[in-house]
Amino acid sequence: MRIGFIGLPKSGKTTLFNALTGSSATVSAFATGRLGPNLASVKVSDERVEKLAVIYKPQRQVYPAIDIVDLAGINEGDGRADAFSGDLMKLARTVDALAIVLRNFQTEASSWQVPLEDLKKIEQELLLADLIIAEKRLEKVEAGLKKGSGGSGGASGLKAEQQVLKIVVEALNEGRPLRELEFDENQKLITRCFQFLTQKPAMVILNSGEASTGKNQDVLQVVSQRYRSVEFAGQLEMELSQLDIESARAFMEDLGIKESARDRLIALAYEALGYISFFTVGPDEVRAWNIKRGATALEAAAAIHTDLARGFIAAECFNYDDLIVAGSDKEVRSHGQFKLVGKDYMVRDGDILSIRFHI
Ligand SMILES: Nc1nc2c(ncn2[C@@H]2O[C@H](COP(=O)(O)OP(=O)(O)OP(=O)(O)O)[C@@H](O)[C@H]2O)c(=O)[nH]1
Ligand SMILES: [Mg+2]
Repeated sequence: MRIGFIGLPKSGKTTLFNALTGSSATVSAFATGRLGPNLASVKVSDERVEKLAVIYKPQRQVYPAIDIVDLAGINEGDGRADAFSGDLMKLARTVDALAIVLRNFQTEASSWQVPLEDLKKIEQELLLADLIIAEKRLEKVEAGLKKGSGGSGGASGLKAEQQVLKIVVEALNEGRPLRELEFDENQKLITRCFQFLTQKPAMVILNSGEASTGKNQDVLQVVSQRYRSVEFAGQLEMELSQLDIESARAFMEDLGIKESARDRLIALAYEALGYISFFTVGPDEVRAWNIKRGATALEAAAAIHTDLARGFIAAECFNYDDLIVAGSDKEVRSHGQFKLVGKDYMVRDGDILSIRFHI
């Protein structure tokens, strides 16, 4: 899973990136901000893995990771100037979700602090970036249809693409992000190729100054009408992340911070993306995996390895909560909570799976 931080210049993206990943990328009050993207991977800790490790005593515990990309600031008008075709926007198109960072603090270098206006500007730029791509493609498709050249999908393929692109262009022109539209499976397949920014799940991080953190309910309320959101005191979180674990814990207690920014962002990302966790257990490793809510046993198998999906026979399945209550998988079996499920079984959060397969 990859999350891209996007926001206006100097909104504190790199500060937050450092806070969340424990990195020390350059933060600056004055530079143009076009330093290139920072990339880091953070481990998604899950206390269930630790509890499972107590039971199975594996050689190692493995956690999923989230990649975080700190994209450079979008400048207003970038869309128009076609700056979105640059490498950074290409990178933005590859992320699974966007985290929109809003500046809600003042510094000596700048007193600007209008988070809701900034949000509008960012939304505008994202809409525009998608519109440019959709319109360009629509023109080509229509030219192709006129010439009668069907391309690889034949004329019917082009017609289907034309129909989707028309819907897309109309929505974007009305200021509607594509994530609000309902596409059927075929249309989804077509839109997926374009990696539209406004079709990605998005969340908002309100990056507040230390003094005002916790007092921005009005802003958060407006934001939460359209996005899952969280408030961070970015600067403070960055300083905390640079302390050793013990001192950080003591500081957090003093400040009344219960959960680290990293844990809160991960929880938010899971919600925004609709992810759940399942586990595999054994003497080698206890491991947590992510899949989309609603995914099947077959998709879970594919997340582990394509071979498991290819040769899928069945999955042995029981749930973490039952295991913790029962104490061992033997007890789980004797309670009748151990199931053999087929490929269409819908995996639940906390399921412990073992895939039977044959190639
Ligand atoms: N007071 C305060 N200052 C912050 C906070 N977050 C960032 N800053 C300051 O704001 C300035 C810009 O922060 P960066 O993290 O570099 O912002 P950015 O969005 O990465 O900027 P570009 O990459 O240049 O677009 C720096 O001087 C930071 O120290 C915050 O939460 N509170
Ligand atoms: Mg930066």
